[in-house]
Amino acid sequence: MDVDAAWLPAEAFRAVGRRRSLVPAGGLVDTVRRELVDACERFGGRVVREDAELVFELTEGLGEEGFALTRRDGITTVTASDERGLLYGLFHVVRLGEEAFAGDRPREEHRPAYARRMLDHWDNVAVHPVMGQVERGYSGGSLFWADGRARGDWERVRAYGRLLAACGINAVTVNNVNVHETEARLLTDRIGDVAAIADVLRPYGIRTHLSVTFAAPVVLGGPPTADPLDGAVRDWWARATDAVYGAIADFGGYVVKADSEGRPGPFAYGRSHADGANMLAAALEPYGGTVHWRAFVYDHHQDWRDRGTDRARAAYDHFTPLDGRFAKNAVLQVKHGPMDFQVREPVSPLIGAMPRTRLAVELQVTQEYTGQQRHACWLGPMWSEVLGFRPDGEVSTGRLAHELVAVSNVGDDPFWTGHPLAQANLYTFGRLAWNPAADPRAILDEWIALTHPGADDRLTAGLHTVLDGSWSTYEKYTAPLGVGFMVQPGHHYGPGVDGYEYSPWGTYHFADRDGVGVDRSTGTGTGYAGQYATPWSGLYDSPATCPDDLLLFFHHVPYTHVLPSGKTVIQHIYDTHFEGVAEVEEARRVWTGLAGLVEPARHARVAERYEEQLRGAREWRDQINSYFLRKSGVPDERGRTIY
Ligand code: GCV
Repeated sequence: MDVDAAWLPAEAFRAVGRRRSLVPAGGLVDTVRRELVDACERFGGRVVREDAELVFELTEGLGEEGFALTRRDGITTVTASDERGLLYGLFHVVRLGEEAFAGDRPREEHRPAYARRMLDHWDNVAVHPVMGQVERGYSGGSLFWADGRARGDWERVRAYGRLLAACGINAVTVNNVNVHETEARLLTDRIGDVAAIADVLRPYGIRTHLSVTFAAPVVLGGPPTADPLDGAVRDWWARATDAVYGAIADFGGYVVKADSEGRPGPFAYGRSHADGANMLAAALEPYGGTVHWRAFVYDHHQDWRDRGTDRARAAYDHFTPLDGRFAKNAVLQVKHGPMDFQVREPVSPLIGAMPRTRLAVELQVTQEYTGQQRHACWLGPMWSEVLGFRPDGEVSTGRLAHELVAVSNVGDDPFWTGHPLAQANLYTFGRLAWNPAADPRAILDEWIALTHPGADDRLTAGLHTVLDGSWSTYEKYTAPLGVGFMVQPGHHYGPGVDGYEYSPWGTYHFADRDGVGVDRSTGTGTGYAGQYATPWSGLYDSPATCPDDLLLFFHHVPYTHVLPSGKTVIQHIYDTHFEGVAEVEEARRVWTGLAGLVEPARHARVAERYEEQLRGAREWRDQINSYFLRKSGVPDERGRTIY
């Protein structure tokens, strides 16, 4: 297996591997023991029975997955109440390096904010004629599947599980939420393949979940209906689920995309989404499993002439009436924004509007609308803003929802993520899911230090410079003031200002000769702003108080509208597009200067991506600026070239 060590290079274990360590045996602790044995072989330490400098102990009181770290009298001790806690404690010590063994350390306790920290893989088991193998995947093929069955590259799956454990992820869904017929069979005929993957991930504290089609009974030779209130259908799911648990005793549960973008669902039977989710919850309940039911339900056959229908409203309108009707082991999985993982969206108003329902917030680590892993775009600051949002406007350190989920960005690429710098996104997601209050920039620095052990100040600063701010750079050249979807239809790469403007997908910007943006106000628009609680509803409702970066998401304003910066909207559009390209030029320059400090293959891959990013950014700038110059007739006040 020729695969990048990412944030777990052997060198990262030097401090641990030099010590005498004491660790109990059995179960998941064996994973800790194996890590220690490997590290000691490399760096001269030993796993001992007494007189240790690094001690791992099971004890009471730290809760699931939590751990404590102390250092006194020359002994560093990791305690936890379960084996997973010891595993997370080990990786914490690895992150600290020599610092974990210097002087005394007062006891510090660490507990995950979100009990489930899950990655959804949009992997098809075979190559799909339109979507390829990994839907919205930019890192090659699937690491789990090939030719309709488990790929069998267990070393790679094991390495993946290890990387995920080291950043705190504890659940993985192994197949695409768009469950085509071949994937549907994973539930029955091919459950052995899923079990084999689960066996490899389990030692890293990761539970395996499966996406299933709501129509499974019909597709897989059961009753001719999928009506969730039909007894035969419920029995079919109960039996299917018994068999799944027969194969995978700690199976996590099902993920379902229903009545969404053409997938089957309960609407066909006049049933509600609570009926649908609860049927699956009932089948999973005896085993402690969970159904993740996605809230991504909207009309994807909208008539663009219809100005009254607003896709942003859809999830709230569909689901809030069902609050309190979902089973305890049903989790409603809500995309973080109301549309679809755009560069900038407000936080979905559904989050906070269903107090009697378990919610998971879904983020997208794969960069579908944020550069497709050809452009560097580190999303830590975006996620940090999302996770820090409080629906009632209060400042709180609590959680935004019950669980956190993200769409994975890895594939069978030797660098895992296509763009080597996109590894930072995966790492950051895991770490924020553990502690959403963490400073994302500190997480970035942690990733830099682990991935490039021994990096000197120049390399560390260079890596930080090119990634910190890269989301803002991307936003500047692609999505001014909260406008989204100006992308090429279908594959979503590159500019297409009117690409979705006259389409059925409900994704419009309504640019005309006078202005641009979607009026979602309560007075004259779609009323979407009113789905928020105060203070957000009030703030978003008026262009005078709406935050700049969401202005065109909530309002249709004239090009001459003056922003708090003193600039007009049109001048802002021109300026940010020129700035965005200049920032990419600068990032490329910084990266070029790091040659010799990064391994040649990694440097070359990123350098090649910067060439493409710069080409792409110029194309975005020129298309968007020309489009708005032609629409508005307002010249750039600085007289730069616009075509
Ligand atoms: C898995 C968007 C993407 C689709 C994806 C869908 C979803 O529409 O473009 O590829 O399908 O979101 O989240 O279900």
